[in-house]
Amino acid sequence: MEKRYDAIIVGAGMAGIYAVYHLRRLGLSLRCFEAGSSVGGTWYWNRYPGARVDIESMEYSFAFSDEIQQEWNWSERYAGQAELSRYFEFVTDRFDLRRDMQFNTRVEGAHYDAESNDWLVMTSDGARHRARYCLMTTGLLSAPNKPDIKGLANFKGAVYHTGLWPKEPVDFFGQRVGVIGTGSSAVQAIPLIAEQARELTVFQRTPAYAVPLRNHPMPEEYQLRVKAEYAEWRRKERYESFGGWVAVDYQPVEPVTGSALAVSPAERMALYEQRWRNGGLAFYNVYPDVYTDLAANNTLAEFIRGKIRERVKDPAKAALLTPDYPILMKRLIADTNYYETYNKDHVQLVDVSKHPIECITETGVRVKGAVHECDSLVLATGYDAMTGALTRMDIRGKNGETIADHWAQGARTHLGLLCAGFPNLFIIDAAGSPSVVFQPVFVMEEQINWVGECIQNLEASGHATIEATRAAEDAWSAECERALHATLFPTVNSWYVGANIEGKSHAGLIYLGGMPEYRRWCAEEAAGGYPGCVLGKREAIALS
Ligand code: N01
Repeated sequence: MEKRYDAIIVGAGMAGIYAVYHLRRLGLSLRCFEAGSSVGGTWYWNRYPGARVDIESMEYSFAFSDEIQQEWNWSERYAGQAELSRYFEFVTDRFDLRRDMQFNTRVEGAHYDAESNDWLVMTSDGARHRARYCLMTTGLLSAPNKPDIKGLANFKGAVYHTGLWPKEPVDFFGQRVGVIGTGSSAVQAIPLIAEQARELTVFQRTPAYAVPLRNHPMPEEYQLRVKAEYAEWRRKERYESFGGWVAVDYQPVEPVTGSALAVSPAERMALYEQRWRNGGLAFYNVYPDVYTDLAANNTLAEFIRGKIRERVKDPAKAALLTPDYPILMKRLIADTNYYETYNKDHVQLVDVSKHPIECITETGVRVKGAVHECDSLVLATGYDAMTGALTRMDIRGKNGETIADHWAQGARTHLGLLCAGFPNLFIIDAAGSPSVVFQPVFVMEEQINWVGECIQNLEASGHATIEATRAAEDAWSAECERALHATLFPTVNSWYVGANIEGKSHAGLIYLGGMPEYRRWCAEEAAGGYPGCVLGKREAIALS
């Protein structure tokens, strides 16, 4: 029998948790389906060695509840995966959210039924469910990208993807391990795998920019101080920061203004050295023209390149590990002993930039005719970001069009929230949203608040449906494009611009116009009575 709810929520990561909390408070009946056996999303699946947040724990956490902020104590400056999982479990249980959640249940499809104006949601247990509203809290980096490398299926050893890591600890002790990829996941995992492996071979296509994380136990005095001042920290993070976080040297800092090229080299170096000593992602908050001007960007890139050369002893390895493209245009990585790991004799670096991996054999990875023997392989090859979680599901709108078809030439959305032809389908922290450059916690809290208000407005005004117009989608795509091309982001191949997935368009994937602008667009849309949308009347629907 089909069960009917007011809203179905897909995914119980941080956005799913907040969606259940918020929509339940609005009085909606709910069901949240989650493929994993518990909550946490990214922090549930990414159990690879070294998985850890790189925005300070005090800031990378839910802001919607001061009870949670006061009750939870973080043990490290940057929490690891296990602690983050415990945190999400704590929040879920604290508000008794599990009773609206169903685990070990993957949503395989969602079809809009134009007769009833319901979403018909099909789950992996063979059941069908109905709901008026469907929220896709499926995550921006949750559809693992398994590279199409010839022979992968023939490999006789174990193969792991960082984003689908087993629950049981993996023991690489005494093994020859190959790691493919050098993005954030690999950079976190490599130093720890190297501690166990007999031999570690890293296959690098593009070198990363990594800076020290400088993690350590949480200073108790700092935790108490932030808790006492949380309201003010959150205000600054949300409204006065560059990326949704503000701590540098344990104090909230203002965004830097002015050009990197307008100050003396000594002044610039002093700022960069301070960011370096602080650790983590503090480099995102430097002169704003590093995002838009190649010469300004190069001042920072050259500073970090110099640090890489200092950290790697072998000049040949250092040269291979030093990027030559603009910094911050691929995600900056915060590392713990990454470059130092290459100073170990049992760690080899294989450059596959000009000569790609030819194939995987039964016993290893072949590059330029030579097989690098491995007992286990780690695919740290990233995600079909922003869109993959949705395009891999069978989502069909009112005319039967799939979301994959709708997005075939680019991710068409209105404000990263709604799509034309998909009434009452809300997408969160995904295509067309600013979540890649602003704390995703804040983006999703604000998007879900917007959705809650939208649902209340629909109900109050006697409307049953809302969907974006094609014109609004065109306008948002154009705005995303304008903001993207005002930066250096399109000059570098990254998942931000879809370059890691063959044939994927960059259009509409990310919004780089900044959170204040994004907030203004969303507020105007709601205040103006949803001019970018078509609203369906309840009576009209009943008659049709
Ligand atoms: O994935 P990636 P990730 N042959 O796409 C390489 C977040 N995150 O999982 O650069 C050889 O960054 C690919 O090479 P190239 C964070 O936002 C955060 O590491 O495409 N190599 C690249 O080196 C991050 O940006 C944390 O040339 C191949 C790597 O695989 C995002 O998640 C931790 C290949 C993929 O890097 C994704 O990070 C982890 C092939 N066929 C993740 N195919 C925190 O610290 C791909 N590659 C919070």
